[in-house]
Amino acid sequence: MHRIPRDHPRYESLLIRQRIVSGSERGLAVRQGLLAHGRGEAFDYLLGERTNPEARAALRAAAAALLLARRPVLSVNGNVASLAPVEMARLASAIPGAALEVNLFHRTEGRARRIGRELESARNKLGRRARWPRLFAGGPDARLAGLSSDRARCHREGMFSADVVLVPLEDGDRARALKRAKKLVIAIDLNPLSRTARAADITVVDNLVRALPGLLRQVEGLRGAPRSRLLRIRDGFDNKANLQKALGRILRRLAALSRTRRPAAPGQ
Ligand code: PTJ
Repeated sequence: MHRIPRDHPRYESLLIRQRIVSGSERGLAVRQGLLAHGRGEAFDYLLGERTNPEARAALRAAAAALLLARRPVLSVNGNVASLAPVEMARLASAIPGAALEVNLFHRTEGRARRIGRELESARNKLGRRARWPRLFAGGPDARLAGLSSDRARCHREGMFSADVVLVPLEDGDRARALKRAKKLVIAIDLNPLSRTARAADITVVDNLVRALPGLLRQVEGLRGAPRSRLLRIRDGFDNKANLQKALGRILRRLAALSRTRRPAAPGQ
């Protein structure tokens, strides 16, 4: 792997880029995933590469929804498996009753099973006392209605019967299909304009690599809170209004930047 000098001004961003490239070389992410990552990077740049207050509000609502769920499922695709397998496993292990499910747009059984193995080896990094969540990878046995892509293929005991589904880095159509199936959908997507961001009940406009540890902190902070409090947090969240605020933030930031010579992102 190419060595990135620690003093490079874009060290963090290049490191994350390296992870997705390595994931693609190991057959976890598809090449299209590299393009998706580039689009994400562009939005991250516009957002200032930090977790903004809108993302924090969404993370709190997402944590409450996941803790209230009867059957929460966290969906994993090639990009997620490349960027944050351990963080994803750690989050699933912190949410009572949560399962992980590999769900792919460009589905092959070989890749689904490889991603499953990546998540299994992530388990070994969690520590002995961690609860190991149920994992659904290869061999889907159900279909989500109204979706013609391979994303429809899922597990009856997993996503098919889930009541709350976390869909990081999604491609749009499935979020709608999940909604039609009466599931509460939580998206993590840097693009506040995407169809997924708009279709979800709770959209975290933040980079997956920051959002997952942030979500874990919220889950740990709210675990054991009274149900009434969790309901207030979840139901008091307005996704449309929050997305408008995220867009407003980008606009204000660009307006301010257009008046200065300051770099737009750290180490531009
Ligand atoms: O592994 P597969 O076959 O399931 O394919 C996965 C990809 C990502 C290729 C597939 O879902 C896809 O084509 O997605 P899209 O339509 O490109 O959408 C991905 C969304 O994620 C875009 O809105 C990006 O802005 C956003 N995104 C990219 N990287 C990140 C991100 N959001 C949060 N964090 C990121 N690191």
